[in-house]
Amino acid sequence: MSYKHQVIDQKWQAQWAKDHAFKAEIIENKPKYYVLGMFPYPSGAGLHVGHLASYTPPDIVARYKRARGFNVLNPMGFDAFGLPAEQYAIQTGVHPQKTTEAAIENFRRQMKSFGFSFDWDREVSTSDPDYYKWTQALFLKLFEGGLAYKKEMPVNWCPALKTILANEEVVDGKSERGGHPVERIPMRQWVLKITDYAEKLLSGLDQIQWPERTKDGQRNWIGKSEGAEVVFQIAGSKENITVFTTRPDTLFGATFMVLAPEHRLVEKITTSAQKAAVEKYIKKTSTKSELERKSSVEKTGEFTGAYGMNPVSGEKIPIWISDYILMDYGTGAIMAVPGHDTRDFEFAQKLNLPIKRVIESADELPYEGEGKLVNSDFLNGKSKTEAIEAMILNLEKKSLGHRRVQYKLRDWLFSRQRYWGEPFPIYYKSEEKEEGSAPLGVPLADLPVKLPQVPDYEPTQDGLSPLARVHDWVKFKKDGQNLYRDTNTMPGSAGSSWYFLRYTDPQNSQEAYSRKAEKYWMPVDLYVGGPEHTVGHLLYSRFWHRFLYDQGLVTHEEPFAKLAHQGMILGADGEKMSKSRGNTINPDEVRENFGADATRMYICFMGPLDKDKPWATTGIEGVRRFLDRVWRLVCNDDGETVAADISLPPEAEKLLHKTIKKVTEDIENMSFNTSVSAMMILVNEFYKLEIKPKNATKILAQLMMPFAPHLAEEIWQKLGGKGLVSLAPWPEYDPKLIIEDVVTLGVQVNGKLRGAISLAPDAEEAVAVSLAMAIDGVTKALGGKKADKVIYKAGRILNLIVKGT
Ligand code: ANZ
Repeated sequence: MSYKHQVIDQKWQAQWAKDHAFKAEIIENKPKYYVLGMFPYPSGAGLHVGHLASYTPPDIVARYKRARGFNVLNPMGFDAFGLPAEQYAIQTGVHPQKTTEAAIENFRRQMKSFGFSFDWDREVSTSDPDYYKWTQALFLKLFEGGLAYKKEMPVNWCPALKTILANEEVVDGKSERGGHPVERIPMRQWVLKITDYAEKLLSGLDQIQWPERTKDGQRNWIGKSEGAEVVFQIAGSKENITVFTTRPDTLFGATFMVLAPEHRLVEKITTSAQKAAVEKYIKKTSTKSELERKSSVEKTGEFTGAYGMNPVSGEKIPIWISDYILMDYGTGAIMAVPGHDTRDFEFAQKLNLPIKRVIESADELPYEGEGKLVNSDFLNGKSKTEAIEAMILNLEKKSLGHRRVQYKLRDWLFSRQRYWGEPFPIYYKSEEKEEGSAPLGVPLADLPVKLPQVPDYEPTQDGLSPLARVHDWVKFKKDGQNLYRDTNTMPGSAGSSWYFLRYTDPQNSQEAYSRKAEKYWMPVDLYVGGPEHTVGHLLYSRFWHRFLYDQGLVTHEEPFAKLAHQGMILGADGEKMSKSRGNTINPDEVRENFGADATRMYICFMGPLDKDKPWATTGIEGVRRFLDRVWRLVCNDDGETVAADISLPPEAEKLLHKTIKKVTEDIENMSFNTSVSAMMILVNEFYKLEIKPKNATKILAQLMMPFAPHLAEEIWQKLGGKGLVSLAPWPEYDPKLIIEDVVTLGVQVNGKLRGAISLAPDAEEAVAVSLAMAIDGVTKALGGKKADKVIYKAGRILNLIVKGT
C-alpha cells in the first residue's frame, strides 16, 4: 500500500501557507539562523534537478534549525536580469519583463510544490524597479566613494552579435554563442575598483568557514605577488622604463628588456630603422585575446632599436616588444632573465639573445629553483631571500627601485551595452558625454532610473545599448537644463551582489535595508550554491559587502559565515544532464510519480552533498518504498490508525535514541545521506520485531520532517501530535541509552594477569591505563613505577611492560 502523495503534499502546502508557518520576523531575544540557497535565474525552462540539489540541503538545515529553537530566515528570490530573456526579446519582440514574470510564476509554483520552507513574503526579484532602485543607490555609494569610474578598456567586441562580451563568453577568440569572431577594441566602460580591496578580500578569507578549495580559488584569482619595481634608464634618452619583478635578486642576469606592444613608450623609443617592423608587429598582435597571448607557445617579438641601462651593472641591454608581456599586469614591462625564467628563455632562444646564469645549481638553464647567487657582484653567495632584500636596499638607496606588491586581480568591468539590466543612475551635462562632461550621480530622490520601453532590443550599429535609441529618455530636462543619461546597463552580477541584504528587509521603501534588520539577521550563517561562482558572485558579493562595512553600513566584514557547495546531479548515464544527450530528468514528472518527499529525500540519499552523483530511477523507487513502509507503521489500507501505544523492547529503544543522535549530528555536519540511512535502519528494526510503536513513530516523523515534510506532517497529525511537526521542537536522545556495552578486560603486567577492568569496547588507551592503575595488584606488580611500554588493543588486551623487575 502506498500513501497518496498527491493529496498529502497539497494538503500540507496549503496548511503551511495558511498558517504563514515559515514567516520570519525579528524576535530580539531569540537566536537567529540565516540560511540561503543562491537564488536562481528564472529561465523559461523551469526548475531543473540541479535546482533541487541546491535548494533541498539548505531547506533541511532551515527546518532542522527551526526545530532546534532558532529564529530562521530562509528566503527565496530571483536573479531576473540576464541574457536569455533578452535574446528571446530580440528574436520575438516580447518584452523581457513579460517572459521573466512568466518564468518566475512557474518557478514559484514549482518550488512551492516541493515544500521548501521559504518565507515567500520576502521574495525579491532583481529586475523589479523597487529592487533595482537600491542596486542603483548602492552603485552611487561606490561611485561617490571613488570605486566606480569610467575607463577606456580593451573589450571583447563581437561584430556579428554587435555586443561586448565578458571574458567568460569568449572561447578561443570566438563568441561562446554562435562562434563568431571576437575582436579587442578600446571602449569607455564602467569599472569597479575591486583591486582596492585585494588585501581585505584576501585576509577576510581567514575568518570564514568555507571549503578550502574555494578559498584557494579566490586566493589564486587575487594572485598576490611580492617583489619590486626597478627603474631602467634608456640609453641616450631622458625616459626610463619601470619593470615589475618578483625576482630582483636576478637583476645581474637581465640580458634584455621586453615591453608589452601597447606600452606607451614603444612609439617614443623605437628608432627610425625599426619603426616599420615594430608597427607591423603591433598590428599583428592587436587582434589576439589575452588568453591567446598568455597561452601562445611560439614566442614572437620585435626589437625597438633602443637600449636600457641595468641599474646595478650599468650594462646596456636591448629593449624588445612582445605579446607575452601583458599591458595590464605590473607595469607592462619586464627585465628578462632568460637563465631563470622559462618564458624569457624561450624568447631568448628564438631570437638569439644572450643567456646568463646567476643562480648556482647543477641543473641546466633555465633554472627556476633555489640556490646561491653567482656572477652577481655584491649578491654572490647569498640565498634568494637574502639577495632579494639586499637588492631592494641597494636600489632604494639609489632611488632606482622599491618594494612592490602586485595583484593579479583586475578591476571589474561593470557595464554592458544591453537592454535587460539596471540602467546606470548617471547623467551628463553635455551630449558629448565622456569627452565633453564628467559623469554625475542622479539624486536619490529621483531613483529608480527606470528602464524605458524600446522599439528594438538589439544594440545599436556602433555598439551602444538599445537605450541610446530612446532619445526622449536619454535627453531630459531638469531646472531648465538639458541633461543626458548614461545608456549603459549593469551586468547580471550587480543585483546579486547584495540581495542577501535586501532579504533582511525586503519591503523597505525608504532604504535598501534597515540597520536594525541587517544587524539582527546578518551574516548569512549558511550559504549553499555551486562552486562555479567562486571567482564571480562569491567574490563580487564579498567586495560590495566589505565596502559597505567600511562605509559603516553593515555590521560584519564578511557576508557568508559558512559556505557549502552542492555537487552536480548527473544523468543516469553518469554524464552531465543535457537536452542533446537526452538524459535530463524533469523534476515535475518525478514529483508527480513519486511525490515531493521521495524526491527531496532521494536527492539527499544519493551521496555526499558536495559530490557529483548520477540519477538512478531505482534509487528513488527505493526511497519511495521506504516512505510507504513508514506509512504502514501508521495506517492500514483503510486509513485506520494501526500504530499502538506499546513500550519498545530495550534493543529497539536503544536504536531509537542512537538514531536521534545520528540524524542530529549528521544534519549538523551536512551529511544528509547517512542520516537517511539511519532512519531506514530504524524502520527495518521495527519491521523485524513486527511492531508498530506509536511514540517511536512520532519521533521518527520529527526526524523525517526536514527531509520528507509532507508525510511527516500527516503522520504527526494521525498519531495525535500537537500543531505542525514543522514547528515542533526537535527530539532529544537519552545519553544513558547511547552508551555502548561494557567489556571486561584482563590487565597483565609483563604478561601475568594482575586484575581486570570494565570499559567501553572502543575505549582509548589512556582510559584503559588509568583504570588499570587504580588496581592495587597492578601497581604492586609494577613496583610503584610507570609502565615503560603499553600493549593495548581495544576490547582485547592490556599488557603493561616494566623493565628490570
Ligand atoms: C624577472 C624575473 C626573473 C622574473 C626570474 C621571474 C623569474 P608573478 O609571480 O605571476 O607575479 N612579469 C612582470 N610583469 C609582467 C607582465 N606585464 N606580463 C608578463 N610577465 C610579467 O610573475 C611576476 C614575474 O612575471 C615578474 O618577475 C616578471 O618576470 C614577469 F628568474 O622578472 B620576473
